[in-house]
Amino acid sequence: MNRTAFAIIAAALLFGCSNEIPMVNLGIDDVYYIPRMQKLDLHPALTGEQYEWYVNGICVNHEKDYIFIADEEGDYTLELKIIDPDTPYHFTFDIHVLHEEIEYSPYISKVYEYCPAPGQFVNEMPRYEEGDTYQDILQKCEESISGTNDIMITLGAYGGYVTFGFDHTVINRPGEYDFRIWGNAFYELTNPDARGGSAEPGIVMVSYDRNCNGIPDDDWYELAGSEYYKPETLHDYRITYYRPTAHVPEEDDTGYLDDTIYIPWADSEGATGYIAKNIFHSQDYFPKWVDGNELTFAGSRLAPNGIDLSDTGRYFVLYAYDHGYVDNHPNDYADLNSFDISWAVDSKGKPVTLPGIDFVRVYTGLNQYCGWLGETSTEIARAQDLHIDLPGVPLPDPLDN
Ligand SMILES: [Ca+2]
Ligand SMILES: [Ca+2]
Ligand SMILES: [Ca+2]
Repeated sequence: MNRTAFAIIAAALLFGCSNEIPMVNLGIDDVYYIPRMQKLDLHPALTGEQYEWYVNGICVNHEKDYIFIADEEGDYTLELKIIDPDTPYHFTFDIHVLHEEIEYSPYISKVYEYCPAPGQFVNEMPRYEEGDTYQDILQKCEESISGTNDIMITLGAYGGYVTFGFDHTVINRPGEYDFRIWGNAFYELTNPDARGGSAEPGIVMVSYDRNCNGIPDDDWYELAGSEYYKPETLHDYRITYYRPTAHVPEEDDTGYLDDTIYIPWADSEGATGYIAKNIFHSQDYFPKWVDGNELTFAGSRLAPNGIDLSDTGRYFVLYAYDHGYVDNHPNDYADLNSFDISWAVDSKGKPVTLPGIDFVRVYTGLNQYCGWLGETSTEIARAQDLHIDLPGVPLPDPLDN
């Protein structure tokens, strides 16, 4: 980061005038140079009753501390007014926002967490190899979904999640989608207009690195998709899966399931059930790098979307929800796989305003089992910040529309 800083000791100039005025150091420089889409964490050392921060004359913040971030390169004039009857203060400084020295990638650059729930693709996508630690699995996830590697990873049954980020902050542009995520959803060919087939909606959460430590330890906000406020969507749902113990497997009538009592679960609704083992996937379904005997996940839970058109458990169609979920519509539908940070809501469902986000978490949003299709599990292969130009592919100018 090319940040040239000139320390200012504003009141030092006054020091010669009066012994009554102490030397003051605001702790803010008078000029900064930062790249676009990177945060500048400003902590004034002085306190007062109230604070006002202005960017180019517009008041943007009333807190003591302020994180400046800019989507656009250019010169910004900032003012901090500390309102206080005894020690008022007014300071003006400049921030020059430059193009980054190394071009940003629009794609995932970092995977922070990978915690799948049990599932038929777990230990395969990505593949667990004997002796792999959690760090090894995390590395494999990063290699799978970063850049345009486009190697699918599974999140397993309800609640399983992945947390990833980019090499910059994804800016929340007002009225625009901000990022897009690729899964492996498809519509069945016989009746594509019904938008049913394999839709395994994953719920998206976002987080802004407010403490600027580069770690996803800040508040999380769910992006309210089309189902968020519907009565059939549960919030504060919780489920625990139990490591399978020695037992006699029970097959089902269809011949597709080897063991219908394979991995038990119990949820906060008082329901219990099993992740079954099917004949197509014979590996362990419980993540092999996990030491504990239980895995607990929590979040919102969408209503089941699968319908058994055969009535005999042999032909399930999973219908897509309208919008706002991962692995819900085929990847060709850009808008239906794109997300607006302005959809963010807090744990009470109240919209929150975020300037951008540094971390994205996707978790499987349904607790559903569909015969030989198995448990519904979100998969993801790629994500993209929609505000970074691709080489040779300029983004359309929104004013042209
Ligand atoms: Ca937006
Ligand atoms: Ca943080
Ligand atoms: Ca899928």
